[in-house]
Amino acid sequence: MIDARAIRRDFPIFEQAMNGRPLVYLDSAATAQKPRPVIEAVRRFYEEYNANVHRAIHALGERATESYEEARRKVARFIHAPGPETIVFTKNATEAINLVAYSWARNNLRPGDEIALTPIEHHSNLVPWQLAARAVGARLRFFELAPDGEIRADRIDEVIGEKTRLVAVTQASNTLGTLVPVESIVAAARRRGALVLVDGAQSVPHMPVDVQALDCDFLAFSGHKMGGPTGIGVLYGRREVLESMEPFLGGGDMISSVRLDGAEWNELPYKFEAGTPPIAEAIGLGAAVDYLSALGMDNIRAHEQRLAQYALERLGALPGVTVYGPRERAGLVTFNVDGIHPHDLATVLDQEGIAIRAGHHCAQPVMDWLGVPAAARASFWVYNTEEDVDRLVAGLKTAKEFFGHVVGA
Ligand code: C6P
Repeated sequence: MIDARAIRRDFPIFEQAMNGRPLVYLDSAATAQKPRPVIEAVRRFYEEYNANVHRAIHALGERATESYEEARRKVARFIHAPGPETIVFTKNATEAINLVAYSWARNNLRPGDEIALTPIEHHSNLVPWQLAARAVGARLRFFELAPDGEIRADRIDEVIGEKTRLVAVTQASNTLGTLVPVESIVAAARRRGALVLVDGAQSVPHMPVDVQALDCDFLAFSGHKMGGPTGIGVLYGRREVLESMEPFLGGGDMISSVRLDGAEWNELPYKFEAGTPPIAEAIGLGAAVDYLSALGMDNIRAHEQRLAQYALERLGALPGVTVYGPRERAGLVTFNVDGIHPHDLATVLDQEGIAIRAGHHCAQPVMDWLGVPAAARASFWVYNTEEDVDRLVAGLKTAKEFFGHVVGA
């Protein structure tokens, strides 16, 4: 069980008041707040053993390298990867997906090949494939959505066909909260010999994710959405696939030898980590993984599920509020209030000390599908409580009164 009230005390950001009220942070899907052990791990690195990794023959360098590699081992265990060499540190989920789009897709796709996606992808798992498809003459195909925003599992085989070479799907949608049936998608992809990339940006911080059980070829996610620092992301890749791929970026550390007329690549995962990596950030991510593992990912999922259902119930009971997405969902709720632009709503809520996200959520095709230009979103994590949802509901009532008054004036 998650004791969110106790957990809040681990996050120094909640010690401040926001516009005179206790902060209600409902924007963890954009970026999560940081627990003290993560902040401490980063501070200790800079204060006690700041040095570059894989280069120095001095004690500081050895300690930095050991901590950086220990973080990789922690991440590997966290997603049940077969080994640390399958974990590539990147800048964020976006860079992890682009790594595959550049290194794998551009070198392996041929004109007429197909990439299958859901129509509810974040731009980070859509635009890289649009670019790659344009570069090689491939085509994007999209799974079908049910009216509530679920993926039509019964129509998966109509989209994954003999020309499909890659399937790239989010595990949890950042807008509708849809949980994508990745297992069925992987099974269909395997029947056609296609690779599968899973965008785990909204799943890895919120539920147990096991890459071997999923049997995916790639998994991309960001450290900052799971309590880790910004500037660190992860690409898990199946070893044979990573080995077959060309490097993404060239530079220091990704080579084993260099001559003026060529170079040989370093072993995994360093082949994909050119230049000085985000060392403090990786160590911070390792601390975040420890923190989440101690809470238990099953407990976190159950906690968020409860909050999402409570929010659905409370928001659904408010007149003039439209909630989007399926009932069974990730820990977020996207909605609109009649007659109030989501940006105005977010501004009024901010004055009440409540942080939500408003806009197109980097998923404009989802807004098109909903037929709205923008929406408001409340997203939950380990420190949120039912009281936070109550404060949101009270804030929405305030906003309705405020704008009702302005409109009627
Ligand atoms: N979604 C949100 O508010 P980066 O920016 O690389 O850390 O994560 C990109 C990304 C990829 N996939 C999904 C499903 C995502 O939700 C995100 C980031 C944030 O919804 C910021 S736009």
